[in-house]
Amino acid sequence: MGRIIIHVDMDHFFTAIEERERPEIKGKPVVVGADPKKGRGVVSTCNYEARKFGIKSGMPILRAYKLCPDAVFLPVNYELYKKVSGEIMEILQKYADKLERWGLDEAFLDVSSRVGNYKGAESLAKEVKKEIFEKEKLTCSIGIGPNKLVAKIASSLKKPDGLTVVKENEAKAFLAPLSVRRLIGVGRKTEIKLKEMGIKTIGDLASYDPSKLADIFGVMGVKLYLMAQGIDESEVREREDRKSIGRELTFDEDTNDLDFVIRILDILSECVHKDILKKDLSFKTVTLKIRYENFETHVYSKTLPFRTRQLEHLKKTAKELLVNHLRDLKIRLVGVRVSNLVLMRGQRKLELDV
Ligand code: TTP
Ligand code: MG
Repeated sequence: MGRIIIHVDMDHFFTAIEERERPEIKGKPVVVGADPKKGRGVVSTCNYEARKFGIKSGMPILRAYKLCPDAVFLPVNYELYKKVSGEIMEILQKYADKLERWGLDEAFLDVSSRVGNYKGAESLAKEVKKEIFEKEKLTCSIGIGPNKLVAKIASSLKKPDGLTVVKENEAKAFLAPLSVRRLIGVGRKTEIKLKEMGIKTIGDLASYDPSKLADIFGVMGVKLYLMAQGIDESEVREREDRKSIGRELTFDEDTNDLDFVIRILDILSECVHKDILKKDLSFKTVTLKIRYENFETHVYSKTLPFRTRQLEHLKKTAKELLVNHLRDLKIRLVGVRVSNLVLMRGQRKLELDV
């Protein structure tokens, strides 16, 4: 049997939390975002009552105010939402073989090894909803499918408090009537281009000549064609909680011996690399820290175009950053740090070899 993936998306997340914290505003249109009195900034989100007035995420706050001056306008309490998000992710973690957080209020769960079939996945999803509601007094919408693409679209179809199951053999027909805009990577420009080619729905895309799509959109064209067939092999990727791993060293004496500094940097890179392997991580970003004799401190970063865990990539990038930015002062401290980390467990071997 193939995989079974669940996508969870909390309903009107920021405003739902605000309603929970202030029962007196429940039932009224609620908007979280910038202060309309200040006149600038945008809507972060709004509840479903406010959406009836045409208010949407990302809209200028003044426009929202004009659409519904009587709505309750609240500032963004990011710390609170982050805390609640952490609690929800902890609940979800228990139900998943692998959990991929997606922003504050969404997550993918790979449940393939825990449930035998879609019926089992549906019961699991109901348990998830029940536990989140009991513990957090919040609702979510859930999509279940053979991959992330289908699960994510499924979760968005019945909101709020929805549950949509799409089995592998139903995926193509499920996607067919929906707008191409729902596919990841199809923004307004691609949508217009596809429309000019007579492609409006995912079904139109699925029956289009794939070689023509490849000619026009390149690699993306092939991807679009596959997605339209309901095919998406991307894995549920667990992200490391730790944001970065690094080491630094202050010299006994300030130095301008570049060879010596590079040797130390290599040793620091080796220590960081050992940590990466121990924790089974890969990285994309390397940051060099350098402090001069006058205590002036600089950090320089480079993000690689690929994910890696190879020592050579780390050493080379750190060295490059040092040489490119070095100033004519003695050095007091150097440090190297990697970030953009991803847990490699369960990821395909291929990726380890880049
Ligand atoms: P979404 O899941 O897109 O929206 P939502 O949870 O508010 O509503 P829905 O029921 O349709 O899922 O985004 C999650 C949170 O991210 C949202 O509550 C606020 C924040 N957000 C912004 O701050 N700006 C934005 O433009 C969007 C789209 C979301
Ligand atoms: Mg949401």
